[in-house]
Amino acid sequence: MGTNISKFVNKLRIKEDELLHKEDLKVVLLGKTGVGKSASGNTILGKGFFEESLSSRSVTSMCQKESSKIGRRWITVIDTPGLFDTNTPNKEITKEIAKCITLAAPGPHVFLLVLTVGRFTQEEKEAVKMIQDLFGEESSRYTMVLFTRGDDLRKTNIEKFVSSDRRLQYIIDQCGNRYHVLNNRNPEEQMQVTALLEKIDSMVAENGGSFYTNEMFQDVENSLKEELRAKHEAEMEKLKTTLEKERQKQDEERKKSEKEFREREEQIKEECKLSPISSTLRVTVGADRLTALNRSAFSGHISLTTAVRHCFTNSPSVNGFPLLAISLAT
Ligand SMILES: Nc1nc2c(ncn2[C@@H]2O[C@H](COP(=O)(O)OP(=O)(O)OP(=O)(O)O)[C@@H](O)[C@H]2O)c(=O)[nH]1
Ligand SMILES: [Mg+2]
Repeated sequence: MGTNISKFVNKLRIKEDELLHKEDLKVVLLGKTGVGKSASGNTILGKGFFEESLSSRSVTSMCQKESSKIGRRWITVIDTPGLFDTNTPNKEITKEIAKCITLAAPGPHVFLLVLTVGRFTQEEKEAVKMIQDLFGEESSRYTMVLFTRGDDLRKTNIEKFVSSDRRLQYIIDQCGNRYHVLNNRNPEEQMQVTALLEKIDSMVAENGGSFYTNEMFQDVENSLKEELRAKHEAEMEKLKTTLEKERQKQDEERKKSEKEFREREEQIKEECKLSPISSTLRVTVGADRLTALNRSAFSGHISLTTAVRHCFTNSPSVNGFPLLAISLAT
């Protein structure tokens, strides 16, 4: 009976401990697919919570939150899907990654930007940029680079590896020069996790114990929306200017051809005046002239009303030239 009560009290204490310290430290893992985010989450929490795989396809497709008591406090890790999965567009993946903010409410203390000890390619660079864009400039205060595959370092060390690549150094600089390396092949080596947590703690202390908040995320979302709106407006303005220019060009072309028709009309009137025939004038014109005259007579653009009453097409031809009969007003 006594042992049952003490077991129950013990359980209650554990529950109380869990509830009191659940908020101790919240970590979000971010990065390209296959870099070892899930494996790192398992190493940090000391348990195989997250599915990890060698497969080229993305394994983690949704955010997952797990907690473990390490030493005297609770650590919560939020694993996220990896960018550049060949089967899912990055836009969809970033949408899912963004959910980590809600899962980490009131907010994560640290974003671990996961990279491997290996070649730093253009894709890696773009993945980092996408994450930075998603969480905004403010997030750099809460970000640390976490290298995996520490076992690949062999005779070199992480400092030498980092200093060998200027692009890597640049990214680490953007994260307040914070980085750490894990060997997930050796998760039993607790010292590597202790050292990581110490680095995170000093960053949290530098930030006055604060975390990345939902408001900061909303600010990034709003400024992105504003940027998109401004871009859309600029595009519409450009389109309007192009259409206006096109309209002006057509207007000028129309005026020019009207002028040409009017001049032609005047010329014909002059020709008619010079002719000795009083009521009917027979002229032989080329096919181009005929077309022009017919068009002018029927289109209504040019008025021949006082001088020319009718313009007949299909006139007989003389020596291969079509005959145009014009009846003059009397
Ligand atoms: N040798 C070695 N392999 C590692 C290390 N970390 C991760 N891996 C291996 O890398 C592969 C991918 O690891 P995951 O943790 O599944 O990678 P992920 O970033 O979660 O991948 P997604 O969920 O697809 O985004 C697995 O086979 C891991 O065992 C490490 O430190 N050393
Ligand atoms: Mg994963």
